[in-house]
Amino acid sequence: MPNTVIVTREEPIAVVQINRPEVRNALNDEVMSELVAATRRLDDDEAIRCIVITGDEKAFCAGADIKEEFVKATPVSMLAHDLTSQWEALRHIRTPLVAAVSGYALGGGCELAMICDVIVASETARFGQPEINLGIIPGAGGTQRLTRAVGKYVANEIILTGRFVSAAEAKAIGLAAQVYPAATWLEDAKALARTIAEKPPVAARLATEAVDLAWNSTLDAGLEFERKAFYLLFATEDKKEGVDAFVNKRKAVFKGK
Ligand code: DAK
Repeated sequence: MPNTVIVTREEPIAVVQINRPEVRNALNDEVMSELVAATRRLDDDEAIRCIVITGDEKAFCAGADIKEEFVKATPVSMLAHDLTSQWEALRHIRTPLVAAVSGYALGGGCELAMICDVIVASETARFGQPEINLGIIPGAGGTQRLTRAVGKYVANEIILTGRFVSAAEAKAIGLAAQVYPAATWLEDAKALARTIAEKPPVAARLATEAVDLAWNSTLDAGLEFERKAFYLLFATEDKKEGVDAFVNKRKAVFKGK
């Protein structure tokens, strides 16, 4: 059976690579199931502290497989199929997810990147929500997450024209955190993941949860969560380790306890 998702463990990080290069890594049922299964397994694995999701040089992911998924689809078939639960499962992965984008990240590909906690890009990256050209609109969070990331007016311009956004522009508008050279993008993304993986994992998980709440709740609710999470972290061994390392001028070694 073809492996549409390849997992490489490089503890304390793992790389999850979409592997359908012949269709620019378009998403079908098999890819989505494998992505969910792989990230869930890694999420339960204490040795893995950051997960990189990527594609290949030409494409992170060109979105839903239009030929397999959309040609015969009807509202009833899509409702029956429950596409959303797989995307929700990815959204609830607690280990920090880094999207490493080279080439196209279009439609569901851009939406997949935006489900991650950090997006980094090769200088070759091209983001976009071109669904309008198919007579539809983004359906896996694009209208919501892109708007929260870049604001209403830029999001509408991108969604209504279906145009591609370069890596440099993605960084300028707040979609990509970093742009790396084409020759080193994946190594650079893995280096970022290793930096994140060195941090105390409980704090990292609570940090991304708190940041997500800034999108998903009121300021009061977000501040309340942040305050409780902040206090909670004072009960961890990693807080003792971090503070002790600072006081004694040594490098902290965090255990996730
Ligand atoms: N689906 C199927 N095949 C695709 C594909 C796609 N999205 N993208 C590329 N391919 C295939 C091409 O058909 C071609 O196949 P052959 O002709 O060789 O058989 C091969 O990949 C190479 O593509 P090109 O020859 O076009 O290569 P180029 O480098 O010239 O262009 C491209 C690459 C990515 C710019 C272009 O292929 C393109 O525009 N692709 C379509 C991109 C697109 O429109 N994506 C948005 C799809 S809609 C939801 C969940 C998800 C979604 C919605 C709801 N729920 C949970 C409710 C997602 C929706 C979408 O993503």
